[in-house]
Amino acid sequence: MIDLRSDTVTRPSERMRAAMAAAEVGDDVFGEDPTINRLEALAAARFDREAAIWVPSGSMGNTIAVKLHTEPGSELIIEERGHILNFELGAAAVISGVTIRAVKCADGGGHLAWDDIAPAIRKNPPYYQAATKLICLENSHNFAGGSVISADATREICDRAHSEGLAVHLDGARIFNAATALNCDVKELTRACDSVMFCLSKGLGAPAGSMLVGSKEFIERARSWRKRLGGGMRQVGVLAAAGIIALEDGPALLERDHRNAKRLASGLAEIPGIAIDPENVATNIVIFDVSNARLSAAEIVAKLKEKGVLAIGFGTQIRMVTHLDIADDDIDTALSAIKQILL
Ligand code: TLP
Repeated sequence: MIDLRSDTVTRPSERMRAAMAAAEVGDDVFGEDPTINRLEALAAARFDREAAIWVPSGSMGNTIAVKLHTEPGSELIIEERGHILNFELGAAAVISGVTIRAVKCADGGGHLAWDDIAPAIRKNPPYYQAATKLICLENSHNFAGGSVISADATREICDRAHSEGLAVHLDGARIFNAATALNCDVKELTRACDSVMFCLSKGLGAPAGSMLVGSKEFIERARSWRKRLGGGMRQVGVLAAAGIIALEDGPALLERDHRNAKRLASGLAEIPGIAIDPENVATNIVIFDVSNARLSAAEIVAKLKEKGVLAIGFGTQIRMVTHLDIADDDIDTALSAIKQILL
């Protein structure tokens, strides 16, 4: 199977498996797992932050951040296709008691400018309205086709938010993809944000785990919330050992995924009935529209599966994601499968 459903599907490499088997471990709830402690120190240094904490999933990292930046009955603002709004089962409402205000971005590319955000802010609302506490950004933006927002644009939003007394959390599940596309360091890309979540388990290739980075005080409070949510995981150095390899070696490997995504998008653009602009594919996510194709997205996905290619269809769109386990040749195979289906 050529599995283009997500970059979450990668299997740990032989090197990761060996490191996992040999990992030195202890009870992380007592702070005694040397491997997780090393990973947390490495992540904090990589982002030039005081502290970092390993969490079992990106969703838990985002949930904890939302909890810490808000209070029950307040609001957060996010672009309308954001993961926190659409794919985290209302965790912001369930765990934090927060309303989510979805905002459209004027340029359509998935990234909010301050002018999109400002009208939605309720700074000192009347007593019967919820006050805005938090802005959530996403870089790269998954369901906006893996699009990226620059360090300058991020900083501008953060500076303006801070001057309004609002916090900014970055869902950086794929921040290393964004940094690769923008050719900049993750430190610069994320410096102005109050907290950052990034995933080890996506393009970087670890079998599980994400990191939340921020101030020492923020991460200490995050540790309590992680435990409260059931994320105190004992001898978790077994997973951290893979995470360290993902963090150290993974970023340099992303460029190939981006090249493959671009080539996939260019091939797709030539197939009648498929709408995609390869120019807009900046990272490893390829989302194309099939409204004008002779089959629906669901039918195309089903036929692709018969031919050994997995993708995800939603509405009139299909998403394909390149990753470590997708070889260059797999792109040609996937393109010829979709041509056979649609031509
Ligand atoms: N994304 C998954 C699905 O949930 C859609 C995927 O296949 O892309 N933030 C962003 C931007 C994400 O894309 C994801 C996962 C998460 C957070 C949540 O991470 P996990 O799956 O570790 O909870």
